[in-house]
Amino acid sequence: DSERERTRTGMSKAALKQDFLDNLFYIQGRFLEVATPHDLYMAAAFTTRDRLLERWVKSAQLFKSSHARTVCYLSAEYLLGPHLASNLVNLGITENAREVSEELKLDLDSIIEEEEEPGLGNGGLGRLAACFMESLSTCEVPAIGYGIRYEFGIFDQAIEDGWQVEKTDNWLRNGNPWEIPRPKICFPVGYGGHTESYRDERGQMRQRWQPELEINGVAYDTPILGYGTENVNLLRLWKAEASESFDFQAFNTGDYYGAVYAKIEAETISKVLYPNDEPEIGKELRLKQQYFFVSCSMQDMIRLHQNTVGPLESFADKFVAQLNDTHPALAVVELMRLLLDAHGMSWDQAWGITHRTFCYTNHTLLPEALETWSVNLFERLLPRHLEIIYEINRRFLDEVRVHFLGDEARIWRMSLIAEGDERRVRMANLAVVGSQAVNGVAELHSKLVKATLFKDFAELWPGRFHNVTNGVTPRRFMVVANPRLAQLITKTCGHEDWIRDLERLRELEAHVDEAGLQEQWLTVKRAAKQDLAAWMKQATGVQLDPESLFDVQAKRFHEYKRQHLKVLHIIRCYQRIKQGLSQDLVPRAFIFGGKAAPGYFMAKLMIKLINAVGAVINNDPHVNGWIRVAFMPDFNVKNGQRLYPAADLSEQISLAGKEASGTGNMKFSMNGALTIGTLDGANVEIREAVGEDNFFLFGMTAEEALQRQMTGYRPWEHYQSDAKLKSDIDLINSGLFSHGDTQIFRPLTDNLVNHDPFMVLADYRAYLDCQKTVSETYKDTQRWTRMSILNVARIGHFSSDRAIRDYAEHIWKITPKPIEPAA
Ligand code: 26Q
Repeated sequence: DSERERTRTGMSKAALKQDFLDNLFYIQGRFLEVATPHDLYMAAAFTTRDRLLERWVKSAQLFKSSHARTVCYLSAEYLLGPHLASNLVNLGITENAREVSEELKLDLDSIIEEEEEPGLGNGGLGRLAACFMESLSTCEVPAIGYGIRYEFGIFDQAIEDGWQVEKTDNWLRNGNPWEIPRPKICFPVGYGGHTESYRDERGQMRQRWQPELEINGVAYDTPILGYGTENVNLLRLWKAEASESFDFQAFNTGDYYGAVYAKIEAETISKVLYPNDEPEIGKELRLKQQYFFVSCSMQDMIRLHQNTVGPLESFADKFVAQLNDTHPALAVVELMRLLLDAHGMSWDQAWGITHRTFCYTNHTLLPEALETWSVNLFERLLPRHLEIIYEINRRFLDEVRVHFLGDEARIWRMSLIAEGDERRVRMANLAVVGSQAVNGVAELHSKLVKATLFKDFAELWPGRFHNVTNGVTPRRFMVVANPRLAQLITKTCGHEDWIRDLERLRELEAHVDEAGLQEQWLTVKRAAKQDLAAWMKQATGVQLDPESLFDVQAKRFHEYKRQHLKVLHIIRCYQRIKQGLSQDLVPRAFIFGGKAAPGYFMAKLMIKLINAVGAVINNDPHVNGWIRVAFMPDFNVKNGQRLYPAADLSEQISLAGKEASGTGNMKFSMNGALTIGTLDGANVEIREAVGEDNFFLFGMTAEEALQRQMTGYRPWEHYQSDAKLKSDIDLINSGLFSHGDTQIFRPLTDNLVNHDPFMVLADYRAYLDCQKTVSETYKDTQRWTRMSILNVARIGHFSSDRAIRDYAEHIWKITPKPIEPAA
């Protein structure tokens, strides 16, 4: 039996091989000879999982017995990416797994390729949650991630005739070996109904909620490994199910159809991720989702506390709950409700605990992206919560009144309820009032949060506002995505410690002028570009030249991110080559990736425009030796991992003041791409870190942009006065890129010329000039390579480990809890 155990937990090649073959046989029911690629993947996944379960149990035991303070990360999204490769790295068994595969005549990379990623997020915010979970484990901070187990994650993007087409993401189709269902960890969640007053046993008047409908949330657990540590944290995602009592009720009344229908209704709640990264008004199901997962999570935390520490008075000492944007802000109200109504606390006691428990991260300043919910909808769906919100608001506004002595305008602005034709609950205000700490995600963003969005609140509670600059995990975005670069760094520095102490990349600086390193650096980059070119060829038919400059913009499609500015640059290059003015250009491959929200017309039109321009350029022999345009379909974590290592130039060109942080900017830079960017989000800090000589800066500052907006911005003046700009826009409308259709791109060009809310035309000239500098620099290979090495050497600050340590120290007040490795 101990033999058996070692097979399931041992890291030796022999143990791995035996367990792999066992899992292939006992779980997949296959011999090696007849196994499909999916069978092989499942066997590899279970072999890996066997090894992490032991660690997980140990962590859970220690955290439980020691009453360890725990971070609960509340996020509606987790964009995890494939598990297998990352877990192999974090277990330290990639090499052994590779050798075992070879002995079995299997290819580890194609086994890894088989995995369908859990795309339970839209973009930056969801991926940040995933990086944070990995870094929480790596930094040995006890943590639980709470979220929703969407049956359908972010849609798969196909490109048909140049347009984005959405395909459903049925990621659970072939089973998910990384999750463990916990059918007994199950909580009721109510909706609708009414509230009533009653007298409790002490004669006190209290409120209670009689929901009209109750469904269940069932826990599905995924262990999250850290790197170089035995600590394993838990990602607990909730699936919605019909409650049995509801079923029985329907059966008893003979309503079989009704019972089945109720089941479907209930399961709808966790069925699908909303594919927008902005709220839409009136989406009732979205509010149901948010309440669903925070209710389950708060009930779970209370249960955990009562099972370990005991009395709820100390709840806020045991737990700190981080709100990933306002999507889980209802947790504040739900915890109040549970403490008041289910646990009989007084308001002051409940509020003291609640307010100490929560912290809130803001991810946007864009007014259209701030969540509000109609009071009417609230009243219908969550009547008790609305009462509690009113009471929080009443007490809060009294505090405001005293502090600002009846400044009525301020009270209107700060109220949790926006008054108007339709009264609405302001989730951001609720999150600020309900939290002990509020943070932005980059220095500039946090400053703007205090100076604009939450100015009134910062004046009332100056100590509540913080900055924690985002970070990304170097395990996934360097070691997994770019093993050649990781090896070169390890060889150059003489150790692997940089992987968990990313500041140590600085040791590369001592070698930056060594011809040997520069040459190998180039070789690594070229190999990655060849890999990407091969992938692109088979995925899209577009041939890219690995010798050309790979100029990449990969991120969600949004007007504020200004993919259309990039398109104007491409058209300018095209026209220059056509005019025989190619001498100051370098051959470039323009590569895009990103999804548009299905209902965001303008963003989808930008995708079509890119593909239309690409089709003409790629087929024009006069120019296609100089420039190519490629659109990577279905940009997700897996495809991102192909893109970052191959990029020479990273496009971070949002209008200053609009991108809260950006995290793609960090991933590119870690892989040796140079950035062309505005002073927006974390670009500002990246530029400071890598040095201004190693960063291509252009465009207005946030302040200048604001100034120009206020003094009246007239984009058509740019259009009229800049002949090149005019000819680029006119070329789009000429029908050249649209088989003679002169109207199709009008919504885009008209908007640019007449409104241009993100000031594309104002930054056009500066952008083109800056791209000229990029081309000149690229021609000097040695100089470029030096800059690339320096970017990597100085990017250590942007590890999500650093971000987590910042949160731990300044926001959460929590210290690491290492698990002792077995002797
Ligand atoms: C809200 C209500 C209803 C439906 C959808 C939503 C919703 C969903 C997703 C709103 C926003 C999002 C995602 C936002 C997001 O990804 N923001 C990005 O967060 C990153 C991590 O902090 C930053 O780096 C980016 O700058 C920011 O845009």
